[in-house]
Amino acid sequence: MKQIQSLRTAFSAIAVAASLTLSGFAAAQSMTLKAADVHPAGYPNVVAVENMGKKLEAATNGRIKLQMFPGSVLGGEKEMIEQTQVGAINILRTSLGPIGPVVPEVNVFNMPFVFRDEAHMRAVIDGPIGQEMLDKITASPAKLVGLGWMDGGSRSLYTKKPVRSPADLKGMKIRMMGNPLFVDTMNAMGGNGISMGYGEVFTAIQTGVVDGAENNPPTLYTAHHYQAGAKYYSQTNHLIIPEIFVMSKVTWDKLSKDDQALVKKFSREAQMEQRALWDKSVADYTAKLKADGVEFIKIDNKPFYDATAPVRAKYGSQFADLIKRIEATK
Ligand code: BDP
Repeated sequence: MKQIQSLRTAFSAIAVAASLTLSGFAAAQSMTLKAADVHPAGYPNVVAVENMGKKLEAATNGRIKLQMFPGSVLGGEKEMIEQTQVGAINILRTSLGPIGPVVPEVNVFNMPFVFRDEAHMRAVIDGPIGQEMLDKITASPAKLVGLGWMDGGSRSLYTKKPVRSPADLKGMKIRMMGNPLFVDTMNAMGGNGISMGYGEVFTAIQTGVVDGAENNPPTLYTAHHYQAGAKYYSQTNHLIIPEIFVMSKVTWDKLSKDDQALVKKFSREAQMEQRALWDKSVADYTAKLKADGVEFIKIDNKPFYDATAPVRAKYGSQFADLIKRIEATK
């Protein structure tokens, strides 16, 4: 009897030791993080995430690596969000637009003219509200961990015919990102909002399925949409949507606390690094677009601001306190 007991004790000691070793091993496990983006190699957002991967690799002596899949090779943004939720993609850089249907709280940043200008947007994402919003994503049932923000500049309209006022948009079909808020925004601005994946926009413009779309200059240039015929770029600046990079919760839970801390630290650095790259790319791509014959049209965007008041009322009522804090951010 005594012998059996001591055997049992010995076995359980071995089992404990084995599980300790296993968990110790798991905590320090090697992994290659699969990162994805719709934008091509060299785009500021892609470069900032790649550099974050290099820092992770150096800090863990090669235990954690990152492999970037740029240029939509893993699918459109909606599909990539789904893949990130299940852990097939580990890190995704995406517009906040299509995150809205998954985490409705983020829609406050997706509203037209919610930020005064880009500097205001940056002050908000860098400060406590930005952190709270990342935490809301992490705490939501979406299985995503909010890592950091990126600058997506201002989105303006590009169309086949010049647009200077809401009346000019009448009867025009304009592609918007997949989120009902954006379709409402375009309808309020005077056009017909059509929700469509980014990868379909070029052909849709070319074949007349839509009359135009809206985006920032780096995207307009790298996606070549102006070459499909939409070469009038009207400075409506109606959406200043921050971009985000998230980690799959499935992946996050596999990281040790130390590795999680490293990811957080390098995420904040990526947020700041992207910004410098972004400013340069907006200047470069604006010059290239002009050289390629895109006409930048300066307009008074107050009529568009006024026209979208019902959209802010509809989507913003549930965020009234937060909107006051955003407005109060200097
Ligand atoms: C770009 C964003 C990208 C979106 C794209 C779009 O960087 O994440 O997928 O707009 O319009 O500005 O879908």
